[in-house]
Amino acid sequence: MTAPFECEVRFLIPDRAAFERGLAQRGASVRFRYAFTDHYYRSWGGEWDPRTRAVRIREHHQPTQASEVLVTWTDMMHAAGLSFKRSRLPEGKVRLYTGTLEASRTVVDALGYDPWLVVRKTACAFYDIPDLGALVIEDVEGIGSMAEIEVAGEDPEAAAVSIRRKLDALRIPLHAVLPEPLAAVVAARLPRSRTVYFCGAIRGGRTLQPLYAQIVTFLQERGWEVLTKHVAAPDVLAQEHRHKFSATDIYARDMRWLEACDLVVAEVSVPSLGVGFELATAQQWGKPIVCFCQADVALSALVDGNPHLRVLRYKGPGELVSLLEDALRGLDFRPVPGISPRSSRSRGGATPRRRTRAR
Ligand code: 6IA
Repeated sequence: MTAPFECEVRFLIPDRAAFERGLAQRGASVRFRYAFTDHYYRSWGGEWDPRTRAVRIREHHQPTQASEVLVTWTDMMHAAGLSFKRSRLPEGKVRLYTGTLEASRTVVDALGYDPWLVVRKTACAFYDIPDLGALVIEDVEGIGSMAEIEVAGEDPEAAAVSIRRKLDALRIPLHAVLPEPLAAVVAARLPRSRTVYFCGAIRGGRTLQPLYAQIVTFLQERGWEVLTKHVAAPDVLAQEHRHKFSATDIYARDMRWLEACDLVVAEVSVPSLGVGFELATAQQWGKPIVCFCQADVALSALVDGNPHLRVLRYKGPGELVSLLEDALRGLDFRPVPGISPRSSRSRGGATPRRRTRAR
């Protein structure tokens, strides 16, 4: 839904079936159904609040159609006793690009944005309600069923009155209204941003760079802050030349990040002195470590045979991502007897695990 300077509120629907029966009694009908996933991004420097100014890729599932890169910018308004959000942009959502999901990711990459969070909406229905107008119901993953009321907002006072009229007719009390954008609601429910130190070969060789990029994006979309995201950058070697950081500076910063991180994820298929050093240091400091290695790679025995490292073998990117998802789900942060955790931020040290082989 997009109305000029759209003004919106949302509210949770504890019992969707009962709510929809109520709509049916009012003569409401479904104009169309849809489902999509919004991939939210934020700026690198963090110079704007991603909860109010959002760049996102909308990946459509139903009906299937091209993905879109959308820009929104909203303000919180208070009028007629109601808090609600109002678009600063007359179009509401501005479409920057239409194309495949991958091409859309390239576009937001080119603009310099980082993945932030993912919002999945299923079983969405756009209702027309006689005398009241439009209403949308969506099942939001991790939150539940929600309804959204949206009206045109050239005149915010009139918009507030119009939203209140709809809420009253639907018997929704004002305290049930969530005025903020959905991204803000989802972000507020995320656990504190956890940090991950990702290791991958740089001078060791860049053949797996696209895979590193997939891992970093996956971690970011799951709410992890990736301290070493440059490892996944296609132009990291060129950046190295350009920035003229000294090796001393690089070492000092990496050690600071490694000490501060909550988790180490390493792709170890390409032999790299740097990655080996990072793993040994992380092990000494009692960090939780998960390593990924291609199934057919002859890995150094000091990694392969190390009981403190969890080495997951995979055949392709799809398997790697699902192993990573499982690993993140199963993480615990219990300290390891005999290894002293060293971190200002992590909740404990690594738990040595049995090695897991996915073949
Ligand atoms: O021996 P290698 O170069 O393959 O070691 C790779 C590992 O060392 C990675 O996991 C990185 O964490 C770390 N590393 C190597 N080079 C750098 C670096 N260069 N910056 C940060 N960490 C590095 C500067 C690039 C920057 C200007 C974008």
